Parts: sequence; C-alpha cells; structure tokens
Amino acid sequence: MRHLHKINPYIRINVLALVFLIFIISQMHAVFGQAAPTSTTGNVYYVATTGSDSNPGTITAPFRTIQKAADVVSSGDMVLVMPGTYNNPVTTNKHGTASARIRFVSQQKWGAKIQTAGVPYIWTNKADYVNIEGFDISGDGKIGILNYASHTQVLGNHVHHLGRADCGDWGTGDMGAAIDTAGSGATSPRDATDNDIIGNLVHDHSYNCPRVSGISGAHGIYHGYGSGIISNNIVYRVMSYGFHLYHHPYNTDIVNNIAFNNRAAGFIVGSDGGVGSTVHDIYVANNIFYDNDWVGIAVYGLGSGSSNIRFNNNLLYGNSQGYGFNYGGSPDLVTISGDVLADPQFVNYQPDGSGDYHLKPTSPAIDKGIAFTKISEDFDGVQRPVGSAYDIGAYEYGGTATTQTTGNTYYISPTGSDSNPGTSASPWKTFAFTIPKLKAGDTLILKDGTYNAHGVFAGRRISPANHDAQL
Ligand SMILES: [Ca+2]
Repeated sequence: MRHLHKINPYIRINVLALVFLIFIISQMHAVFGQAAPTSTTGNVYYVATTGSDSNPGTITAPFRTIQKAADVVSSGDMVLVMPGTYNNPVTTNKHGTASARIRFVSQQKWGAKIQTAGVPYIWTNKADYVNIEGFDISGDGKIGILNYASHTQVLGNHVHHLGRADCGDWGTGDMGAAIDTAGSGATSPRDATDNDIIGNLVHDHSYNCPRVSGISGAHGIYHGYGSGIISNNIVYRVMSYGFHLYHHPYNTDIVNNIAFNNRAAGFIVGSDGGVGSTVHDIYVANNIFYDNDWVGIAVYGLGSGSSNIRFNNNLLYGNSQGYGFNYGGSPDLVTISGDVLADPQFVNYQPDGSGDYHLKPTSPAIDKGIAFTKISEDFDGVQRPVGSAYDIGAYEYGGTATTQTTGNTYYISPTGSDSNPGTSASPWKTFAFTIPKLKAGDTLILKDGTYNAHGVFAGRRISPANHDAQL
C-alpha cells in the first residue's frame, strides 16, 4: 500500500515521540503479533557529524556515517541524519517490507548534506521498500541517487551541482542523471516496480558540458524501467533532458512537475527497441515544460508493442517547439488533450533557478489541470486542489502550505469522540478516524485507557501520554 498522502516529506522530528514510537510499535506487535512483519524492529538510529561508527547509533551516541546506519538497519527502522556535511557515498542494501519500510530521513530538510568527490555514484540503493527523504546531495558524481530496487520512495531531496569539472563520463559512456531509476541492475530484464520520485528539487548537472558523440548527456530525473509516480519535482539546468523515460518504463505517472531551462527537451519518453523495451501506460499530465532548449515533450523510438501514452493538460511554452515525435507503430499510440500553450506566468521567472516558480494570480495554469488523486499535495504541501480544479505545475495557487509548520499535537482517548477537535480536553476516540488526520511532524498523544486499536500506523509518530495506554 502506498502512503503518499503526505508527499512533501519534511519531517519535524519530535524526539520524545520517536522514543515513544518504539514503545508503541512494541505494544502493537504484542497485540498484533500474527499480523506484524516478523522482522520489524522499529529502531531509530541517529547519524551525526559528531558521532562515531563505534557508537550504538542512539541520539546521545550517534553513528558518524550514513553507511554504518545502512549496514545495521532492519525492516521498519528509521535512520535520522542530523544536519551537517557528510563526504562518504552511501550504498543501501537492507530491504524493508511493504508494511515496514526502511526510512533514511534528513532530520532537517536539506540539512544533511552529502557531498562527495571522486566517486561516480553518490547514493546507490539496492534494497526494496527504502525511503530516501529530504537530503541535499551534490558532488562530482554522475548520479546523485541511483536506484536498482523496487518500491523505493525518493522524496523531497535537493540533488544538484553534479558532474565532473572536466565533463568526464567516468568511463561509462553516459553522463548520468541526478536521480536514476535504473531497474534491477545486473539481472535481465532489468525490471523494477513501484518506484516513486516525488517533491525533489533537481538542478545543475553538467549544464555547460559539451556534447560528445557516443556519450549520452546528463539528465535530471531518469526513469528507465518499470512503474512508479514522478510528481511535484522541479528540474532545471541539466545538460540534456529534464525528465527522461527510456528503455522499459510502464505504468508510470508523470504529473505536476516543472522542467525549465534544460538543454534538451523538458520530457522524453521512448525506448531503445531491444527485447523487453516496450513502453506502455505512460500518463503525463499537469506538467509545465518551459524554456527548454529543444522541445517541451519528445516521443522517440518506441519499441514494437508499445501502447497507451497519454498527455493531458500540460503547459508547453518557450521551448523551441511544443512536441517532437519520431516513433513507429500505431498512430494511435499517443494521445494528447488539454494542452495550455501560454506563458505560465511564474511569480519571477529566472532561468538560473534564482526565481520564484509559483504561479501569478493571472497564470493560465491555474485550475487548468486534471484531477490526479494518487498525490494529494503540491511541492509545498498544499492540499490539491485549491479553487475549482488542479493547477498545472508543481505549485497549487492560493493554498496554504502545511509542511513547514512546527507540527500539531493531538490527543486520543477511549472516552473521547471523533467529533471532538482532538485536543487534550476534547480528544478523539478511534485510531481509524485519527490516523488519517496526522500530517508529517504531528504528534499524537494517547491518553490513559484501553484501546481497541486498528488502522495503519506505518511511518507515523504516536506517543502515549504515559505507559498506562494499552492497545
Ligand atoms: Ca487550482
């Protein structure tokens, strides 16, 4: 089950809540032992620049490297990386499960900075059900986040200023991409499923590097294989394509993104024509592709058997052309509707990324998107839609961001009522009602009593008022 109702992943960490989360998870397992994944431990490990890898990884004795935490985690664990600069690359190998993901979270959004030198891949993920949330990633590598696994969520990261100063390709024949879903890597077909890339800011990858014949240029977000959701991302100043779906992507939604001032197209979908290279069920909607050097949207080289590629309600403007098509097969392969061909009217468009890419009140992108219910919030955490319909782009106009608040505290009691406001004096009653109300950063206090608990707890912090709360 996806947990994408909170799509901007900034987490305000409530230390007490985390401590109590461990308690609650242990309580849950005591009660729901048959249903809970047997490998779930629910540990929280800490990493800090003041730490040591010989420490136990607690908040008072944190690890020094993210790699150390990555080596010790089990499904259901969380790794909190404190602000600071980390110079080592990371490889994550430990699998989570569908109900007990492993989350690597920057304790302050973009506060944990991973800056490497001399390695081509900065963060390599080889494990399923892993989250990478809120990191700032840069360096001379060719790929910031390289994902070989399935069921991965890459949420709210800032991946930028990549590529070697000499524009070298690390001997690989390609210049890479800031975020790359590369399928399963060594196995063939290189399939992967359910990989989501949401709310990331991506820019400045080899932007000024010359094109070299036979070497693929550097891209922003590359989704090579399998299914997933790519939403609320902003990509600019990359050497080649902003969003690149190529090889064997399918069942993939590319919705409410922005790509501007990239040196090739804002978006491309295609395949290399080899075995297992069909492209099908690609849904591209509500995106702004603006001021890219080549076309806004390119469809190229689709393999035989490809099908159902839909473009709905995208805004294309200021690119050399709107669309570039070069593919064989059925002419009905691609459908297009609802385009807006007008200046998006950003609040302050600056091609170098120093501007403000929210929408002016007169923007033609406002209320011109199509409903997309898999993702409920915009880049800022604004609930969509505001006004009569979804907007086009990564920012919904006129809403109030929820993710940068300090977090609310709510209360629940067996003697409460779900029609209460959830305060200490007037708490809620049932978990089924309460849990969906919680946003990232919120804290839920369990008042004394015995609970007939049910609901989905994964990824949420819940703290009992004291140890008298019984689930
Ligand atoms: Ca709207």
